[in-house]
Amino acid sequence: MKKLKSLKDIDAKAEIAKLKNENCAEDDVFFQAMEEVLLSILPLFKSDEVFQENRKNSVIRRLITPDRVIKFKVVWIDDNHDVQVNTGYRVQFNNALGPYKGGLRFHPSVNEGILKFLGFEQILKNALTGLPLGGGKGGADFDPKGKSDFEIMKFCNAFMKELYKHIGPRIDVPAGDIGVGGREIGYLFGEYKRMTSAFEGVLTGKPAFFGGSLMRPEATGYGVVYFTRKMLELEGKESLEGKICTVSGAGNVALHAIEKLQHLGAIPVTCTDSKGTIYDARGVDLDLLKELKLNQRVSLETYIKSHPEAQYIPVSEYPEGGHAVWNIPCYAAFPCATQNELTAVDANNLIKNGCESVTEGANMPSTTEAVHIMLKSDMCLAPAKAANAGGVAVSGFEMSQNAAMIKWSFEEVDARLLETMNDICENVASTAKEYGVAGNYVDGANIAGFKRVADAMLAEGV
Ligand code: NDP
Ligand code: 2IT
Repeated sequence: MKKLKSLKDIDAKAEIAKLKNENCAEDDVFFQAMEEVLLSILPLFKSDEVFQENRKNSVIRRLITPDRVIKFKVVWIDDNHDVQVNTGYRVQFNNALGPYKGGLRFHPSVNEGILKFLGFEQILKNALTGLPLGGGKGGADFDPKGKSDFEIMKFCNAFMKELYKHIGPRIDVPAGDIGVGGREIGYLFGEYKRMTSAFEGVLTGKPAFFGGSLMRPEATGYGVVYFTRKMLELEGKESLEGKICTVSGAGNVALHAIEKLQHLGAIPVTCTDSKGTIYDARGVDLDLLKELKLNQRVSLETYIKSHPEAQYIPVSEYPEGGHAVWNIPCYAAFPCATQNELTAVDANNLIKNGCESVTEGANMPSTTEAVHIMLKSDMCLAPAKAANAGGVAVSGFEMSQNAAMIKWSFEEVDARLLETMNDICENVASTAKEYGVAGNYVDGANIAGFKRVADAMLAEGV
């Protein structure tokens, strides 16, 4: 029996080291995501047989290398008739389980490294849903902030003029992510249709009146809360009812996590955007938030005009190395904005203030150090690839509805989402137990997701 003690026992370690030297800082987040997974899956290789089979088939090396990275120029004309140039990407990472599937991110920080990290996480997340979905991610370094509707449409049209060559309902099905919601998906879908004449389920997150699934906008945030409720139950902790919760972000995921927390009788008291944090001790005013963020698209600072008793903390006043939102006492915390937004300082503050549970709504919101600190504590930690899988699960349901030319009711989608999140949570918890790391949902999710993809890769040959 061969016992593996560290990453160096896996052949891919050398490959990762080589990649690390050859690449630039852009890839840091990709390596962060990859190393966490490779360390987590060590217990899987406890038997020589499994280890040898994986090594012979280079499963890990094949898994960490995207099938292809498509990079393209996006040229469009702004409202001043000036020509603008951006870079677009689609990382088609792995299609062992189904068509490449994953969102598009429009944000000035987007680069190949960020999309490889997101695409890699997406492979395992999609595997956890139990649906036939592969993993991919895409986007552009385009900044939607301050752009007119017309400019957003021009950009989406130009982006799709290249992307349409690479996608299809059985090939690759993009959706939304940061900076891409129903409006953008609508414009992208329209352009795809004009280029191909095909009205088909090539994108998910479409508005519900032309092919979108009911509940797709709510799915990620609701799923995050369903997962947390199940995890707290399995771990014998108190329910969310009546509990103070902190949430970061003020976009699609955060707003719907806040909404579902309120449905369950919890009291979410915070939200954040890239400029600052709102702390409203009586509970955040969700209708106002939706108006400010979904309709007016303005900064959170505006919130205190209607609620002067709430507190606005600008980024310049955040604690050193940390974020104001994670220094507010809570029972459960929900990072729902972006990657690495919860640091070691934040993790220590949460623990010090008695936080019992952290659920990652955003993709990889916790730094590696923060994850280690939280795993060593008594709190529950729900990793993104399990906890935020509700979004892509309902995207999978949208693909099914499109393929069958049918439409499910809100209640039907919600019931399926709830069942999916409960199943993922139970699978992750039981996998962790089976591999000797009971209560460690990070390892449980990585092992369960990896196993499903690796089995498919082995069965499909080379
Ligand atoms: P949105 O664009 O709707 O909202 C993003 C929110 O996060 C905004 O409040 C934004 O503030 C804030 N934010 C973005 N970047 C930063 C940053 N660098 N620093 C501080 N705040 C930032 O995106 P989503 O809600 O869709 O996505 C949020 C997270 O959830 C991402 O990690 C995404 O990958 C993940 N996710 C999304 C899913 C979905 O279905 N949409 C599914 C699963 C995961 P501002 O407006 O000021 O930029
Ligand atoms: O990170 C994610 O899971 C998403 N942005 C949603 C992906 C999808 O295809 O619905």
